[in-house]
Amino acid sequence: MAKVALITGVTGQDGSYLSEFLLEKGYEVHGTIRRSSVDFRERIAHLEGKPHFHLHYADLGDSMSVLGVIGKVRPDEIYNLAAQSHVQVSFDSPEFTADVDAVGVLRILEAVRQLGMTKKCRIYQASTSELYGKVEEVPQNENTPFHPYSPYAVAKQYGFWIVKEYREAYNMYCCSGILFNHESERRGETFVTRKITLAAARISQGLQDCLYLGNMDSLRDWGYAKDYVECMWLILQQDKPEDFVIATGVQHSVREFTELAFRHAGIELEFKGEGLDEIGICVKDVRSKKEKGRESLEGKVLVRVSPDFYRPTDVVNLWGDPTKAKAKLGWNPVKTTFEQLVQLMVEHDIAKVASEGAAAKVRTNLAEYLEKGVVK
Ligand code: NAP
Ligand code: F7E
Repeated sequence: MAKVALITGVTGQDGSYLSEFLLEKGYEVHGTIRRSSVDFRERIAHLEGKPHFHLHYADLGDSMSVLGVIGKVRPDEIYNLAAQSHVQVSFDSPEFTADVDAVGVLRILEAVRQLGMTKKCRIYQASTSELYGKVEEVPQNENTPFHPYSPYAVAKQYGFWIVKEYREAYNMYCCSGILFNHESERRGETFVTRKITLAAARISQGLQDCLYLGNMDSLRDWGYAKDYVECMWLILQQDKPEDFVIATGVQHSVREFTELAFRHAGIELEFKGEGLDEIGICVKDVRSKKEKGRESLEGKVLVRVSPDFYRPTDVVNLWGDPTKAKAKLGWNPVKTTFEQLVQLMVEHDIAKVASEGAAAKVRTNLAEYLEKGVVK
């Protein structure tokens, strides 16, 4: 009999990769989607219609729908990936974030318990390096104290502790993967990496003038999402439930990511100034020699800082220690290196922007709209 998995947040970056991974392993995969006025299922469009892939409506803010879908699917494994996942947005919508990212986790655990499925069903909770927040030690491992530093992180901290509580109180197989930032060509366009790779692609093709960023000194441990979903599965295959840090063990700044992304798009940047006055100037423009129809970018300011992207409290020093995951899960944290990750994202976005043709201009207008801080 094929194992049955239920993935909440199946339309997201991780949900789409995890679906592919589990289908490959022979699972029957069920995913939850939400009703919205604009259907955005681009990331899973290629899976819809496959015989072992099924979608159900459920919202983590709605207990009845959570109970209903778990009772109907009766999964062997639940991967709770659904969340309001944008840290900056959590400052604008803190109550919604708490309801979905904190109480939503409780709704899943309690549904499994009330349905009498505690022995049958294993639960993975998508926890986060944001729990370390205003970090108390560098690098961070499973024993590093938490200091959440945003409404998102505080909500996720509740999720982490309620999973631990149900594990100890009811002997349930439920655990958290404390995942550090993981990115891909499917990353949401308002997270910093994707915002940068799309801007590098558009600027190199003459479709955007300038990229506006917030805190460029911020440090992150960035991995490849496709590699990370394997860990979610591995965490649920262990003899006993345990929490794991999943990270590459390598750290870079937002500025370094930007420099490398633009280099892959044929643009060498030099940064000058500090804080709000910092600018990234083009010192070499490789593509303009090959491409007609756009003037050279050399000497132009292509990156600027905007206070719109500063956060009331920002997490600035995340660096994970994946020793436990390497030893116990046998996982390779640097299967895809930082350099490879940036390259694959930029190459994807250069092709995407080029193929969008006329639509690219519309996308650029949207990008400018986003950059003005109207939407984060
Ligand atoms: P994502 O692309 O933003 O996807 C989030 C998913 O959650 C989407 O499918 C979204 O559905 C769904 N969702 C949002 N609110 C919901 C609700 N009320 N009810 C049901 N579904 C809802 O996020 P991701 O990057 O794939 O991350 C997956 C999970 O890992 C999230 O929990 C995130 O907080 C956590 N995490 C991510 C990272 C990272 O670096 N990516 C690191 C650590 C932890 P719609 O399409 O309908 O909006
Ligand atoms: O910001 C800085 C920003 O929004 C990274 C989520 O998946 O990973 C993600 O959260 C850093 C921050 O991701 C801009 O201030 C500078 O310091 O890409 P981000 P995040 O906040 O780390 C964690 C692990 C999760 O769990 C979350 O779900 O980059 N930054 N300038 C900027 N950030 C954005 N978004 N936009 C900027 O213009």
